[in-house]
Amino acid sequence: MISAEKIPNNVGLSSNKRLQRALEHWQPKYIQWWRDMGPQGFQDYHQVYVRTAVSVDPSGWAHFEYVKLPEYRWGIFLADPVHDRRIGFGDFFGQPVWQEVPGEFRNQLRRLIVTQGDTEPASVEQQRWLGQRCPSMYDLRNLFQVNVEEGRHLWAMVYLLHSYFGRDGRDEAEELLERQSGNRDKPRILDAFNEPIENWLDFFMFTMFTDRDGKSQLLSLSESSLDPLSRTTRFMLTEEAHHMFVGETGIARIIERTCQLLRQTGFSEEVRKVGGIDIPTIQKFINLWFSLSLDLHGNEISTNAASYFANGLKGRAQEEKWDDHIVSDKYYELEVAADGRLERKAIPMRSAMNEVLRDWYVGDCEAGVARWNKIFERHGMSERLRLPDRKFNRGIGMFSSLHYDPTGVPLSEAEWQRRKYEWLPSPADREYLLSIMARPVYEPGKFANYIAPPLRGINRMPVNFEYVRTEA
Ligand code: BYC
Repeated sequence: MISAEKIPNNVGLSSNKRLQRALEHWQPKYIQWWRDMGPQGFQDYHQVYVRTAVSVDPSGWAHFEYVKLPEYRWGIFLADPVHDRRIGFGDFFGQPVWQEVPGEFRNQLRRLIVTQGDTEPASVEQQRWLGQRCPSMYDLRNLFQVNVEEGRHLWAMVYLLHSYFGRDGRDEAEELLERQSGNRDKPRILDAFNEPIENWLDFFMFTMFTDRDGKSQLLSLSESSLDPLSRTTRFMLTEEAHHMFVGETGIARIIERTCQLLRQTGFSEEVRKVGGIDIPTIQKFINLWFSLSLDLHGNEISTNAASYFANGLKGRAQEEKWDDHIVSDKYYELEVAADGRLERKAIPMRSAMNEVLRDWYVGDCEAGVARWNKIFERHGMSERLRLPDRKFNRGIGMFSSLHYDPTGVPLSEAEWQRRKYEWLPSPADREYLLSIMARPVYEPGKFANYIAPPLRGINRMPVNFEYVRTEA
């Protein structure tokens, strides 16, 4: 029997028989999926010091406890309602928001929710072996915190499917547990979520760049006229912030350690010889995960995006910061490839909404990279990391059939094939990373040689706290 006690929530679960029945059917399948596809080797005998959301107010956030991962209390939360909330953009601007799904937008909304929902379990699947290669117990705990919260984000989308989409919503909820990251026959929907995340550089770049796409997509969905979707995604955003913290500080700690090792080796650039991660390798992983995450924003010109905007289903990030919320007669200047040349073309702004969101995303990433570069500055070093050009290594959109180097210079197919591992992780780079991560570090307070300790622990606990313990 599903109980409101086991599933912390603010959606009135105990008095909602229909939702209870749907969840009773789905939840055992979820737990089975979590055991099969969640963190491998940490399901039965380990207890993890994790934060569980038990309510949406700030005190509900401070709830830390040791739990066995399969016993985590995945909850269902909506951010507090906004009194008299009105539709903030598109053709229905100014009308009251919807508490139910309008029939004419049912398919589009379901598609958006399913696409968002699909990414959440995908990321848990991608990361399931990382516990076996962790650089410290502190990082192991952060990995599991991210994993359980992605699980909760899946619950959030399943709540919407169960509550607002009837039979087909229940079917979609089941399929979210059936597709599998990287599976040839039943892959996850979006490409970046089928890429392997086999080492911790991948993981930190993923949480920095791909979770940041999560942030931009969730910001745009939180503008939605469908109020339950808006409130769900608004609450998810608070959790997403921690995931980006894990990524940004993880890379910052690697950079810090690399600078220390460079100093120790007299700047001979032989960082690998002393077990560190060299700057060119860090740059290659930025190039990879930034370009994959740009793809997650969809095609530059998209009739889907235009219609999501017109119908008020998906807005822009921080819609209130724009002056014009109707955008019926505005144009967006897009760089397009035509006959082997680039030219600027004016595109109706509504069709360019994916690109508008990508602009916001690139700005947010640039700020993060600037913070990393401060570490080199502090060490008095002239090295700098940078984002590659937007056209580099694209798999979606009009540049996907063309090749460019990270500065945006066009390349022939042959040159790209010959030189791509100058800019992207090569099999040898991956092999090297696996070699320095082969022995996990599980001793409290100890850190792998390639990463500096964090400045402080979690929830004011010391850095050497036992964040993951085995049962007595
Ligand atoms: N890979 O008209 P277009 C997160 C397909 S991450 C493969 O541009 P649209 C998280 C597309 O499906 C945030 N296929 O599409 C982070 C369509 O195919 P069909 C996830 C792709 O709909 C870390 C066709 O191309 N949020 O939360 O405008 C950890 C036409 O494209 C891709 C959302 O997804 C791709 N990358 O744009 C955990 C938000 N891109 O159906 C979680 C909801 C496009 O014609 N989703 N295609 O065969 C959306 O807003 C939109 O679906 C997208 C795509 C922006 C993703």
